[in-house]
Amino acid sequence: MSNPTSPPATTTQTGTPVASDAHSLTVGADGATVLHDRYLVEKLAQFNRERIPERIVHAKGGGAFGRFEATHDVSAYTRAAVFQPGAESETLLRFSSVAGEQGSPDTWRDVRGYSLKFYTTEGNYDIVGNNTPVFFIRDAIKFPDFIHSQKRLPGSGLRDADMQWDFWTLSPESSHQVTYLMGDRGMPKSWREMQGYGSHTYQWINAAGEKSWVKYHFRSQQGDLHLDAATAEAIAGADADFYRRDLHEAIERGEFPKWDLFVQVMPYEHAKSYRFNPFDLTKVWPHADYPLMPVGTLTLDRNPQNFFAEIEQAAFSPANTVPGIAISPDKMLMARVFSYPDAQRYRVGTNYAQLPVNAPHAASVHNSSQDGAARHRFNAPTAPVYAPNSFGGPVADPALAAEGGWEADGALVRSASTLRADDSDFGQAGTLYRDVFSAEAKMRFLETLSGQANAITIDDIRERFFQYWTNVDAGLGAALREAYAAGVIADAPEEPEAAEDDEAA
Ligand code: HDE
Repeated sequence: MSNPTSPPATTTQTGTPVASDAHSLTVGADGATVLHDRYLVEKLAQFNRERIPERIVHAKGGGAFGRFEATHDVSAYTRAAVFQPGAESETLLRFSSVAGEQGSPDTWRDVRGYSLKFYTTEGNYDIVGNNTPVFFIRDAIKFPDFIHSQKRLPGSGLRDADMQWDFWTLSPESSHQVTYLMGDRGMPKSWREMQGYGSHTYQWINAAGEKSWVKYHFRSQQGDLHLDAATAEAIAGADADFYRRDLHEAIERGEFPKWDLFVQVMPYEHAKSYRFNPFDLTKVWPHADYPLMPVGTLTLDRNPQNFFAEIEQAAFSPANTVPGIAISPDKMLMARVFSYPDAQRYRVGTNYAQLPVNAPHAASVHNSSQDGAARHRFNAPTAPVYAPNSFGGPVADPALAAEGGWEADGALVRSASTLRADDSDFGQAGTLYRDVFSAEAKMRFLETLSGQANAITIDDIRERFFQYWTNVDAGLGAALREAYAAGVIADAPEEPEAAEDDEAA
């Protein structure tokens, strides 16, 4: 912190010098405080309004600014300026936990958020993902219920294993993500040492208008490391802000964390006949079918100057796409396009996109939006705000927008997606456990799940818990059941050691 020798004089919010930093205006030194002490009233009122609603999910987090450099040529697949070879864009990356509140310990077991904003020359592009490539559910209509089951009981205000496992075991599509969560990915060593994923399938459009489907993978140059449960628990008690501090201090030391971005590219036509639904967010695409292609490197090299202004008020959204990039027909993703700007209008305010952290830095804004609370940017006074107009107002250009899309037809229904040959709720979870987790990772996983079995208090839910894991892998289910009956922590069944990777199919 700086210590200037001649500090400026204190003023009110409107710039008038004030008489005291320490004494309210009173009737005599020992008398009543008067209401017309405008600075006292302003100071207390302003203080009462310092907090905005925390994010309903991903409330606890931290982040830093940096840059993304496109190092490889993927122009055959996308025309987006940000991914053209040699392009460099300013970025903001926010990491977070999902279920805990603002003050919750960083090292509680959870999925971690990985929200990236690219300030591109074609507008801001956001990839709002996690440190896992899949998610718990595949239809957004279940999201508030899922989150309620992970948060706190309405009566006691406590988190509760019974309701978590009740929801998961009644939602078998969750098994792949729950396998990640209960494995090492649920306990990263730091935000710097974890992977990031766009998770959903997105669409890329090239200069000729040809479309492909893509999945984003950010691989940490620091490694993909985890904490063991005992260490994480000790840290949770000793330093609730462990990850936030680690990131801040590393950047202050000049140790800039880096991630290499890769994409899996699926030709547009393959999606129609692929062996499982490629838009299902509970599944990964096997690397054998769609290998990772390098795109560029992300470096974080600048801490925020003000945590509230630049991180708390940061608004990320899957709706923020740029020309050459679009969403896909993933039911979760389509709903997220509505949900994030809605959350931000409520949480930050109507004009949240005008805040410096959310406004474009390398592009400009032209449209007929006006007014609303806390508006501070406006069009030239001579420009009427409607379209079309004959006074030189902005005109939409579809060629510049390069919007994506897909063919769709059918009656309005409420239904699960059409099942394909290899669509299953438990298949990829079983592969992740059997073929991707190392022998040691399996041991830690079983230990965590044994602890969960003991935390469940309702027999019916515990029985469903054993059945759920039996569906993932019969040996796993049997080991958990046996260990619970014997009152011990389960041992991993003998398995050959496998290299750890995120590929399961
Ligand atoms: Fe989010 N999510 N989410 N989510 N999410 C929010 O947005 C939501 C989902 C993710 O650093 C909220 O501005 C719905 C998947 C991250 O600021 C909210 C659905 C993935 C962050 C919201 C999902 C995520 C959020 C809370 C089901 C990973 C932190 C306030 C369709 C692929 C963003 C806000 C940040 C935040 C809704 C599912 C990741 C409420 C409805 C899938 C990293 O709008």
